[in-house]
Amino acid sequence: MFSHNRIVELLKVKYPIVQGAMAWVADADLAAAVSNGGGLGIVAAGNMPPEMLDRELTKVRQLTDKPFGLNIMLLSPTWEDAMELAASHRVPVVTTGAGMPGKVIDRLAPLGIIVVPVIASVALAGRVRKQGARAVIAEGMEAGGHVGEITTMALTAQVSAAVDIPVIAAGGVADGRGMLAVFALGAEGVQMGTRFVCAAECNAHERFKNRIIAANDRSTVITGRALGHPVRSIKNKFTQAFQEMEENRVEIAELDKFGSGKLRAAVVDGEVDHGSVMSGQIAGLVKKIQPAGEIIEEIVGEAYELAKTIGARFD
Ligand code: TUI
Repeated sequence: MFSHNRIVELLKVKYPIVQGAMAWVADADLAAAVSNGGGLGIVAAGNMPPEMLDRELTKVRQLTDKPFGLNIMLLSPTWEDAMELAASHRVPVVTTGAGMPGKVIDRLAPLGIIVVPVIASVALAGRVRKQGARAVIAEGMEAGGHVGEITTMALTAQVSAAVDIPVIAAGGVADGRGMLAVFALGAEGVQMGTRFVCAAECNAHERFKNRIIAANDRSTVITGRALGHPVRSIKNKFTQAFQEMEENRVEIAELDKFGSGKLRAAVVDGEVDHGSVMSGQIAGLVKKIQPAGEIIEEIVGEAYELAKTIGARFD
């Protein structure tokens, strides 16, 4: 299986399934469970203090002997600390999000670290390819958290046509059908966040997981456009208040202050009414808590069987 897949070859994984890097959610326990299940687990640096990230990176190596990744969120004031920790821990793979990864590639690629930026446009895919990215994660606006404006369907097809490095699609994928769909568009891997929030090994608060399990196709909303950082999350009292503030043209500094700490409150403290429950639009497909390894096997099995069924429909 996957013997002609460049993502499997590049990342040295069994399956081309990458776990999305979700701040406060994607810790060493989740990353190790995904890597042990044959995918690529990712620790999200987010806004984590460097000492804490240092401990998570030590821990993930204790929990798995398989490849794993670190995600550097470029909007974070501590992104350079995260980059230095990636270097000192010799993390096998680094993904970047929410910004331009040029400095990260320049610093880490010479050390043999594979840098895979998240991009939300064809132009950025071309630019990071020239800068030395080994693959790209094309993330559509169906994704949870900070999003661009192009859908996974349109972005994956156009990015795959535009660059010669392998493409991992993200946003709106939570099962084997989604995996097969993005492979049809030219992707050789998938990244999934929302489905892995509901992994048994994920330490997100039970109430956070339950909001995803209870969600349907229309449960999420984008807020933060006024801030220039649109974020998709599950509708609740927090998103309602935020939307009202945006409609009333409340000052950016005040909006920023209102949003600050709300993701941590939801994930860690279970503040699912007054916190930010970031989730993708595909939450409606996520119906239960399962071990990460089981999620991966299920998705690969579904995609493989479905590929054969669809092939037969063309006979
Ligand atoms: O980064 C993400 N998703 C995130 S980061 C995050 S933490 C956060 N909290 C509050 C406000 C903002 C962020 C939650 N979810 N996904 C990767 C991603 N990167 N999506 C889109 C992009 C992106 C967008 C523009 C990457 C590069 C880019 O470059 C253009 C530019 O103008 O910088």
